[in-house]
Amino acid sequence: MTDNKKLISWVNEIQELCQPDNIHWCDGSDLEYNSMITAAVEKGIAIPLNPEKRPGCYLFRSHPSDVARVEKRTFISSKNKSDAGPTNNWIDPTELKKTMSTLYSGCMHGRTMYVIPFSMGPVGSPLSKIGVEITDSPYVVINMRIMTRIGTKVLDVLGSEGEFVPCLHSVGYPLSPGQFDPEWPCAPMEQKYISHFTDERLIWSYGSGYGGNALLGKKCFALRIASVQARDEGWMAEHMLILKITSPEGVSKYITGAFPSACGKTNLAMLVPTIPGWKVETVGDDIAWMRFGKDGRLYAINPEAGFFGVAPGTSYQSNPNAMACVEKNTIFTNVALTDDDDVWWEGIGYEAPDHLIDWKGNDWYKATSTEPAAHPNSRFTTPASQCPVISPDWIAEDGVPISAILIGGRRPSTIPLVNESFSWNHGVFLGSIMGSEITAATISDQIGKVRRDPFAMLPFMGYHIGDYFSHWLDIGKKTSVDKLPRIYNVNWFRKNPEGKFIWPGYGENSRILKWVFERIDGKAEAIKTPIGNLPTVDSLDLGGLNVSKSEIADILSVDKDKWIKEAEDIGNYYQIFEDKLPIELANELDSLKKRLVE
Ligand code: SAT
Ligand code: MN
Repeated sequence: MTDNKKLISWVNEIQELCQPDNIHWCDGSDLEYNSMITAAVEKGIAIPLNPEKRPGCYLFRSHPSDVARVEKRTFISSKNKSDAGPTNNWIDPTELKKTMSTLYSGCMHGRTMYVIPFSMGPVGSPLSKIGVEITDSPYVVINMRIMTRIGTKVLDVLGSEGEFVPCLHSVGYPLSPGQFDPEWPCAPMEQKYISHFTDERLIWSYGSGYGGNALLGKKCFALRIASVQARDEGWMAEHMLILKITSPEGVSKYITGAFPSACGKTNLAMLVPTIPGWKVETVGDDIAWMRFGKDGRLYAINPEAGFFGVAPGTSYQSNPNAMACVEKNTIFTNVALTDDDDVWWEGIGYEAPDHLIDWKGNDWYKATSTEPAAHPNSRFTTPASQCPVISPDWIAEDGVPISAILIGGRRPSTIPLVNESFSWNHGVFLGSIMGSEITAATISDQIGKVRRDPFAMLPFMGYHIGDYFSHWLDIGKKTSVDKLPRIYNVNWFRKNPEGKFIWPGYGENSRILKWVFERIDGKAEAIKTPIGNLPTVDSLDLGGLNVSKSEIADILSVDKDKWIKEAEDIGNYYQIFEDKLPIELANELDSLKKRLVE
């Protein structure tokens, strides 16, 4: 199996602590995957879907209390509280380990403990990193096999001395002999902990079996722990999609994009261009690890091997490529089940049948049911290799060279459709102020206020976000300006006074990608404004687009009054960083204010 002493002694230690009935070292084989699926079906925790319509697909249903990441139970447990910063929950590591050790003690009674060696990034690539997840959840094993590369081949690369990030997970539901095991065991909210011991690169997760709480390679390792590693080692771990765009002349460029959850990263990564001759291919849809190559440019890899996408809203209209991915070999969680054993969700692009089984396992009738049939955070877990537009470069060992970085949130007003930063530092400034406006759906006395989510990393930062800004600024000093990607602020979510989205989004976003592509080549026109370089209306390819020129002009203009207010709001927001706010960002804000009144 392995002669890695650190790994063997950690597994022994956890076995003693958690006291499972059995241990299973995952080899990552098809045989193993199939037998775990068979066992899950026999136990009644996985429902096989119609083999003619969805071959190799299964439906799982979580406990209704365990349906998403829980930010209030997520902790950055650095030695010093100040290292976690003002945006993270912090508990002293000694105290947290004590609390959690008590919970872990005997927590795997009646269960099998699985040891999953996994690689984030292609196995053996110099840009990849290894983790080992210990879990008592078969669901986690099944999903980790799709989302990462797992098994013996990873142990081979790890060797006897290799480094790995230990990731401990338990659903937190020990079984006494004869005790009934529910479909989706998990612990009550106050016992859930998603903890990151950042100084020692260690993850301890307890009590939840869902998504980012339990599939520890994803947000916990590839973003929170990796962001700390990246800071110390001079690279970047970012919440970004990676796409390849090719012009009609056959020239390709790679672009990353940071957008908060539920802003369409997966859709953008798999976009079908509406402008003739252009092609977009997918490299990744959620996470990018970027390092400098020998030529001084930033190269990105997608550390994941699958997509863990939100099902509702995904349709053959909004994202035909994602729909093609999920036709086979896909795990669905918390979607609705049709009478012929297919899946259905809100926004799938066709009417619900008269009868469904909803995500809670209850009958659902189109005529009378008022609740959604699929949970709003229901998911598909699907292999990236199944994506019809996956770029062959998605497994390139050295990554792909990045020409541009897009950043964007949901801003119904103020932020234009696309805005090119003046410089790297100005781009970092724009990233630091990213955010989404609070709408009527949330807290009513804050409507219109902006909730800032710098670089879409707020829930995924492993350290002080002020230090993270400094890290971005440092990256910009490591190479020459012409080699750095250019940074663009985009906003697909501008609304007209009637509250309707002005920009149609989806495939039409290819028009913005084209402008970015041509800017990099010095071919597209822009006007210098106080906030950045904006496209002239004529520099955008708008042929065949059903939006009036005046509306386009509107979302490409700078409303100085709104921006003066925005600058004030940024100033207030910056105060939370205290002495960790880099002087460069304070200067950028000052310059913006000056330009606005010039
Ligand atoms: O559940 S995950 O953290 O993996 C997905 C998300 O919230 O973006
Ligand atoms: Mn994400």
